[in-house]
Amino acid sequence: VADIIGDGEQHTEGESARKKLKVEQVSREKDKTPAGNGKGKCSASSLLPVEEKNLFANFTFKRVLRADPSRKMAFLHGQFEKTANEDEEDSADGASKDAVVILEQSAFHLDHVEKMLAAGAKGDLEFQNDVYHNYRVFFPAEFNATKTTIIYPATQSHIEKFGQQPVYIVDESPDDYLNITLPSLQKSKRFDTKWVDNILDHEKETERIVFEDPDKESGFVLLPDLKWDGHNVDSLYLIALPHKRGIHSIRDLTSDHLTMLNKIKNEGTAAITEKYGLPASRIRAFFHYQPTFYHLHIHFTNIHFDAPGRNAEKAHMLTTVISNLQYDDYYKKATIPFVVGEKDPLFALYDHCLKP
Ligand code: M7G
Repeated sequence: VADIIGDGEQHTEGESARKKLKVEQVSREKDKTPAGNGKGKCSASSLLPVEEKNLFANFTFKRVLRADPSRKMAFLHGQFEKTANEDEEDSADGASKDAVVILEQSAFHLDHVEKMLAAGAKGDLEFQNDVYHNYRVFFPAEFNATKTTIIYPATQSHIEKFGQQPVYIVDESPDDYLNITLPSLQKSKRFDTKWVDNILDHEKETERIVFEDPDKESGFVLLPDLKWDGHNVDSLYLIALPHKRGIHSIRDLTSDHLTMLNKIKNEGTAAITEKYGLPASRIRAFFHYQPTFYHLHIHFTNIHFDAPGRNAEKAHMLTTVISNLQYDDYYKKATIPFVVGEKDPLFALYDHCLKP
């Protein structure tokens, strides 16, 4: 199941060569499938190819974690039956069979609407009043893909992240970070970001890379975010991952990182403009604080896309961060607000300053 999220392909050693590269949509062109849907390419024999098997045949639905009607999304908790292999592996560490399934109705791809109408549609007239006609219409299946992300095996913190919970704002001083936040993050293993290492080491998502600067100190990889279908520029969403390990979040940034950040801003934006035709003035580039994953990364989204986590209490614009870092070690001295959910381990640690 995990392969549905990754690219599911074997990569040759040649692909791992560190060189400056711009990778066009090579393999996507080959199989004509949208980026990241893994269709027909996954190795998990129990689930794929998608066309022939019910992806959820061995899935037991548990509950809806959250629904987001405005984004037409549903976040579900369920369990996949373990395969024989998984059972063997799991008996050692007791890993869970839990899964989080994220369903998202795709936005219309405006280049395809003409084809969609021409392909034929069946519909029931729901009502008509004067010149106004309301139908429930069924277009051919190929136009109705539901973007589906499966996190498997899912940990308790995955399940909690996507569930509903009251949230609070913490004003985190530098001392709070060092004495409360940092030890808790270290203990909860939130600095383990295997999926990031897989990308930086060219082991996963290699053919999705849009731009790479291979410099170990100031270079980065730019690729479509897990949240994006990789096609619809209206909801464009890419992330930049610096090659340098050990920078967990904006808290760790100093003026030493300015070369890297300026490259990410200039080269990253230029690569997006070249590939997707979106000018720099319509790209929102920002960090999250706190992030979910503690390998520094920068979000690039279409300014018109209401990206989750773009709100004032979470987003820090890349340009502002670069500007603040001119005043050396700004983020080591700043009080930075962040949002914490009641189920986050940090909530209990900051309880004293959240109670009225
Ligand atoms: P964040 O601020 O740490 O978390 O951003 P959040 O925005 O999810 O709260 C991490 C970003 O990395 C998010 O936008 C994720 O959608 C994206 N992301 C996470 N994973 C596990 C992957 C992945 O495996 N591949 C890619 N391409 N993006 C990912």
